[in-house]
Amino acid sequence: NKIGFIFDLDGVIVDTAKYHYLAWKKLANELGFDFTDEQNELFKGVSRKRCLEILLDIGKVKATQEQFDAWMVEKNEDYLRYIENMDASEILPDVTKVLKYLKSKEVPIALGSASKNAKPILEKVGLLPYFDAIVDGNSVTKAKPDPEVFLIAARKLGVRAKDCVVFEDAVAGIEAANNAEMTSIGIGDARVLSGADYNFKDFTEIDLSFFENLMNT
Ligand code: B16
Ligand code: MG
Repeated sequence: NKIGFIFDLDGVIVDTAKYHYLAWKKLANELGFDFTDEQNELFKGVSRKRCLEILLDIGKVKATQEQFDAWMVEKNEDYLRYIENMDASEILPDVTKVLKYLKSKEVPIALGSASKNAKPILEKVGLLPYFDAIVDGNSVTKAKPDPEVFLIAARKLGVRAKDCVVFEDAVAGIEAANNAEMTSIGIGDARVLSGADYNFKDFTEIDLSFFENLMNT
C-alpha cells in the first residue's frame, strides 16, 4: 500500500505558537486582562475564530459582532508582524532531515494545518517544495478534532486515509487523526498527547528506521 505523511504546521514544523501567544496576549492586555502561557495550550490547533471566543470567555468580555471581527483582524495583523522575519532557523530540530528522507523515498507529503497563514510560513522557512499538497485553514470548513483537514489531505495525495500517518502537537489534532482512522504521532508531551498511537518529544527522538517500518507494514 502507498503510504502518505501529513504534517501539522504550528508546533510540529515550526514553533509559531509563541507568536500566536504574543498576539493573543497583546489583545488580552488591551482588553484589560492577562493571558497566560498555560491558557495558550488551549489554543493549539484551534481556529482563529474559536481562539478569540475562548479568549473573550477567559476575560469575561462581551463583544458585538463588529468588535469581534475587528479583534480577529487586529490579532492577525499583529501575528503577521511577529512572523514577518521568520526564516529557516525557526524550523524545529530534525524536521528538514525527516522531510529530505521521506522525499528520497518518494512518499507523498501533505500539510494539514488549521492556520490560514500556513503557505506563507512554509515559503518563509523554505520548506514549501517538500509538500505535494497543502490543506490549511482556507480550505476546511470544520475544525480539528473533525477529521476533515486530514481527509482532504489524504484525497489530495491519492492515499487511503488508513494508510496515512499524521504528526500533531495538539490534542484536537491527534483526535482529528484518530477520527480519520489514520496513524497518529504525537510530537510533544506524551502525557498531554496520550491519545496518539506513538509519542515522541520531537523529531530528534525518531530514528529513520521508524519511518522505514511504517512504510513496510
Ligand atoms: P491562523 P496548526 C493552528 O495551526 C495553531 O496551532 C492555532 O494556535 C491557530 O489559532 C490556528 O492554526 C489558526 O491560525 O490564525 O494563522 O489562521 O497547529 O493547525 O498548524
Ligand atoms: Mg499544531
